Amino acid sequence: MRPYTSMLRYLTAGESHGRALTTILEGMPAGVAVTEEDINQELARRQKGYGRGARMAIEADKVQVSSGIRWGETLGSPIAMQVFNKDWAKWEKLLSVDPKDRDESKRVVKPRPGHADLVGLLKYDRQDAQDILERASARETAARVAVGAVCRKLLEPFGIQIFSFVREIGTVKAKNIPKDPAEIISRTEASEVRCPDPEAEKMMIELIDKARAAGDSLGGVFSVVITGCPVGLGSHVHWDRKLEARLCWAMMSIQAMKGVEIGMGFEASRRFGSEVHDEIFYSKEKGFYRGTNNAGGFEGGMTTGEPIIISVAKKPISTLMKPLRSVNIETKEPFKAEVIRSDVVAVPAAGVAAEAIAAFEIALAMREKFAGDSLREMKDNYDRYVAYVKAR
Ligand code: EPS
Repeated sequence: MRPYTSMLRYLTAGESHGRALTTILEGMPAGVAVTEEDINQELARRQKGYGRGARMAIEADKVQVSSGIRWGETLGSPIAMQVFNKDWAKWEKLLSVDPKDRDESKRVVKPRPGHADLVGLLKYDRQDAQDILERASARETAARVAVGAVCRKLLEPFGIQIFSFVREIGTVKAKNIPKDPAEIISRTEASEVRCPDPEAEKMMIELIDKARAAGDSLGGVFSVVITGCPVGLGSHVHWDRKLEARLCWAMMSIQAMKGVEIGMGFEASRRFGSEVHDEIFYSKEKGFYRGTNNAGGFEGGMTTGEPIIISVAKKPISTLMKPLRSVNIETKEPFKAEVIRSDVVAVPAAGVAAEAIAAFEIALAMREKFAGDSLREMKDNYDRYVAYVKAR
């Protein structure tokens, strides 16, 4: 269970081709400056990325806020948001609420290996994989990006910044990653695959083209970086207060994620302790600081004040144009799995979704530590704490 869930929470609803994706974000303090345009900017970033399918040319995701924000500021009340699916016009009958629209001939009966299709059909006692795949779809992340966009606006006045970039697609690895965050961001935002290494970008695009031509798909690894967190978000005292663990859980909740590393990650397990742990220093200007950041911004499940670095592995998209073997759920005959419109790779978009999901987790941790009903009250609590830490 999540501690203090009531301090900041959200739900999402909506099917991939349904009328809309809906979300309610509850627990935002009053006085956070945010507009629909701020949210739309993030939604647009999620839609980009070389290797996505035809759907992204159909949609132009835009949010409609129906409560909780007035004249560009949060009110402290629940923020209700919807992103309408343009494609719904073509799916109105297939996904209709009305029993008169039932059409058994349209059933999806050949589950795709790797997707939620088969397990969902069995677990929920459904006869049509459409009932499962619509909700399992990563389109749901559009709702979470809207939530994250509001959370980012809460974090902004505290100087907390979140960005992501693609490290790997298939076997191609980025090697030349700049040290300066501003340079990583500018190179990433200009890159079609959101990779800051232009050499790797070229090879990634070649590999994506190759996969597309072969009717295949690809996965990859992206990193999310969070700078500006104060020391001491999260806690060492109990398992479900450890912010490091909560961030990993949140990352694994993104569709198709298969692994998470913090900082040096698995590599730390192969080295001597003296090569891994970040030595502690002190200066009048900086206070306590580390010379390195192999820990990726966490010790004891709490933020150290150094940048948080999370790397996440995404498996390849499970809808293949060259389908794998499957079984018809009715006849039990072997068949090739269902082929439906899909992406070849969605790692760049997943990175943007992960930024948003990280923004929510950090915003929740900030709400727990600094509370307050208004941003001003939260900021006062924050300033007092930061001054105390500085005086140590
Ligand atoms: C989408 C993510 C993918 C896309 C989807 C839109 O969903 P899934 O996780 O099910 O593969 O394929 O678009 C379609 C289903 C389609 O009609 O092309 C997203 O992130 O918006």
